[in-house]
Amino acid sequence: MSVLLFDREGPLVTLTLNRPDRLNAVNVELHEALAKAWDDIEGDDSIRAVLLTGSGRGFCPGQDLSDRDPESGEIPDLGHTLDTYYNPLIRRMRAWTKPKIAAVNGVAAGAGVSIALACDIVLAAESAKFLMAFANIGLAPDAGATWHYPRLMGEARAKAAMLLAEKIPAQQAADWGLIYRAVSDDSLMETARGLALKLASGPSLGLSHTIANINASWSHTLDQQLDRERDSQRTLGQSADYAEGVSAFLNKRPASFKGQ
Ligand code: T3D
Repeated sequence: MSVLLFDREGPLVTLTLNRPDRLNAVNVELHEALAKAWDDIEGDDSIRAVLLTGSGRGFCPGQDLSDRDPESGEIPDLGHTLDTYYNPLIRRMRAWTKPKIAAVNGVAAGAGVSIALACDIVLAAESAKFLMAFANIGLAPDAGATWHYPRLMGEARAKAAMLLAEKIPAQQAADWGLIYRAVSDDSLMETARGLALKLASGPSLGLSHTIANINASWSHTLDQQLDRERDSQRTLGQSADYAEGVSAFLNKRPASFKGQ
């Protein structure tokens, strides 16, 4: 069985991290499978949304620590792992500006949290927990965690969550703004899939501009952002989906978007 399941349903791709015995911890094989999956996604314009989840009772506890051997006497270069695997993955996920939905089915820890947060909408099962585990093993948070956490939940909560390595329950993560919603365990996949299918058949160009503009806003002034929004509308106003959306509204019928 592959360590990463790639399922295609029309314009939607579902990626399932599939190392359930290790709660889907990321080893080199899974990193390489993720890189190949993103190659395929980036190369196929007909893919209009991605849903990411984990198999079994965990979502992802980050790096597979059984690949590390502190007793070997060798001094590891963990920066190399980040440069080779985690950072390119986070960068390309953020750069692919069509909707990415994470369905966090169980515990997410370490870089596993960062992989979820590289998605645009994060849903979690009520029983799931988010753990910045790095303080437990003498590391500092990586893979974008120190960028996402303070922006999403504020500096006070981010520092406490990271320094204390406390498990944050899904509902609290939603209350703090780390994720979009916590839903019952039983309804997680149905809710996430419904939302992903809706986005996959939505006006993909407009959705993509929305994601890209929000991402860009972190380093922009209001003036720069106003210009960027104007440029988006200029482009989108020429799209078939805009014509279809307005026509559907005026004719009181549902819109049928093609993503063009
Ligand atoms: O190294 C580099 O290249 C730098 C990059 C670092 C990025 C990182 O992500 S570092 C952070 C690594 N992650 C952690 O430190 C989290 C470690 N895991 C845990 O703290 C706990 O397992 C959890 C809180 C996530 C879940 O606890 P629990 O009690 O629900 O489950 P468990 O019994 O601990 O785990 C179940 C199995 O999964 C267990 O295996 P076993 O005993 O049944 O054979 C456990 O060893 C395995 N597992 C869980 N996390 C990892 C793992 N195996 C390898 N690596 C893991 N990260």
